[in-house]
Amino acid sequence: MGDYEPSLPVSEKSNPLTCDIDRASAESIVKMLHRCDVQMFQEESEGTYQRLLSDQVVKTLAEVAKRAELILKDPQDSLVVLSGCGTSGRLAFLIAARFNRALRQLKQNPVYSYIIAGGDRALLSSQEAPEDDPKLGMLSLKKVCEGKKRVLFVGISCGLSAPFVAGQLDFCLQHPEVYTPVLIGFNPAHQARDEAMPGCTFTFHSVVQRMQEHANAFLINPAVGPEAISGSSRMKGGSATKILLEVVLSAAQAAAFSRTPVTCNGIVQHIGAHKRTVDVTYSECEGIAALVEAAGRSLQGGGCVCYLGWGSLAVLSLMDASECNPTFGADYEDVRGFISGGYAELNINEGSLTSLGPDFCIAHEDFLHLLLPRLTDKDTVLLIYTHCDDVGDVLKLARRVREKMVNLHAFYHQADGDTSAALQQVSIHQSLFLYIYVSIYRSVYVFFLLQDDINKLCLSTLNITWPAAAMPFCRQNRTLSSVSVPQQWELSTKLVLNAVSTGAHILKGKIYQNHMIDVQVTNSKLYRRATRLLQRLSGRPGPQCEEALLKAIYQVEELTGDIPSCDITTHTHKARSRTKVVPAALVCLLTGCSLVEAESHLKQRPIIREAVEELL
Ligand code: S6P
Repeated sequence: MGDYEPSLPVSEKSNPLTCDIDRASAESIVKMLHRCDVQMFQEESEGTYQRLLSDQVVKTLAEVAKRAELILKDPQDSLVVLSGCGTSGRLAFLIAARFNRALRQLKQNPVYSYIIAGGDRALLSSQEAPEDDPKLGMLSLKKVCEGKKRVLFVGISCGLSAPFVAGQLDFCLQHPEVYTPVLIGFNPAHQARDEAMPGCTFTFHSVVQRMQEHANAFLINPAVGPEAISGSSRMKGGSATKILLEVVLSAAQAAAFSRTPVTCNGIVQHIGAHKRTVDVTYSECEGIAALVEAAGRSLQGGGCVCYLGWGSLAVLSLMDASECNPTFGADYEDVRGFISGGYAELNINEGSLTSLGPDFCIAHEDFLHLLLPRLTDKDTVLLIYTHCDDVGDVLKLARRVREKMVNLHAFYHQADGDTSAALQQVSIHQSLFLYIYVSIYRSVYVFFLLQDDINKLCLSTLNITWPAAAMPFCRQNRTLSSVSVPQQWELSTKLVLNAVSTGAHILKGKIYQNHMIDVQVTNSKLYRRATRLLQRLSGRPGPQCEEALLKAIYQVEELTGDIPSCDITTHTHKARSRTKVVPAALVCLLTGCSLVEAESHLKQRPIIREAVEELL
């Protein structure tokens, strides 16, 4: 892979495993995604980049876990801050929330904070522009850490590229008496972005170099292979981020509160458990493919896909839905997520965001009032839950949906039913044992009855069954275990939802080979990616492609005086209000037609793959 597309960093390369994904059936799409995800756990071979399980990566993870352990043991005036842009920031939120919850259960004060570029609205919608602002990153870090004497800062940028995170890391390096910086990303250090940033003397690359020279800074940057859809770091990049953060923070918590010292072996085992989660999930290939097909049919027919989730799985569904706009140029109504309990359950820094408009109405009640009355059989609704959630509530909602439309599906996680195996693992007083046994038996029985009713209401049901050992105690396992059940459910849910939304957009014709052509050009990373894509597909030189892109952004046939001299920030700002700029630029480059003609061609052929193929 090192020599493949050598000018590109791993996170931007196209994956040879998926070069025909745009022509694949739903089932083949899921199989390709499986093969791509398995690449996350590939071992390092000679001459290649370090991987998740490479000695150096594991050693660094252990060292960072020990730093976190110190803070957990003595949290006074200390903080662990997780920060990133887009998906990376959303995962920072998810993990900080979960580990704070675990601390509260142990009667400890929370020590985790999250920062996402663009603030909390970016958790639920596409806010790509703040990613380009290093000063904003630095200021938001300063604000969160006011008055703190010791901060473990974890900046996440899958592509080692986000200026927002670079600004924060630079600030940490300037204040080593307070900050210990950690960087998580998935490119080798030399591939970090080396492009000037507004108002800065440093680049991401130079910050990485300074970190490498610093004894008190940590770089965790295994390669996980190119994304299935080129550059879509929400997929493997997001999954690997989740795995790494969980591995480090679980090890730190176990060391601080369960007298289980951090070891490299423990870390390797925990990563291995995540690999098994990936395998168990994709063993349900057929069930996942059925969901991809249903969602694909809905999008193709102009319908929408709604995720109705419970607990942290609902948070993953909100994330997946929010990513469809920047990734596929989708409308916010195309794929939407809703969470039981709404903002009270989400518990974000800024509280309820419903005042921002209907796209920020995320409770199941909002779904019932705002969306359900408009839904028809061409839309898809997916229920997402586990047997630990209120399954009675799931059934109630399923019935309400079925009164309106038939295209209802369920995706749930459960134990394999062997409750006695689980109980044998617990050594407690016999009467208590019996009491627990009876309650578990009863709740499992009730679950099966309700589940059966839900299944009857659904067109398809994807049920992922996990080893029973820990399952009936899932509430307790929400605290800390090196490989906790919620971690497995969450990763598994992320993979399935990524497959559903990606697969559905592929079936809709949004992808060409394994590239997203209709990419929103809303920040500098996406601007560069768009220009590269035009070069690749048109075979024209870079400057000509950039010119075509600018004409499409500004909707002009000729670039007048000041446009070419404006900076990228101005271009990406302008592009925010425009759609289909890259397809239009491509049509112009391929045919030599005017922009007006290109736009009318695209109107007649809304499936971008077909429009492009016709011209190629
Ligand atoms: C990618 C997603 C983006 C990225 C964001 C941060 O699929 O749509 O929002 O998460 O651009 O990228 P990075 O490389 O800094 O983590």
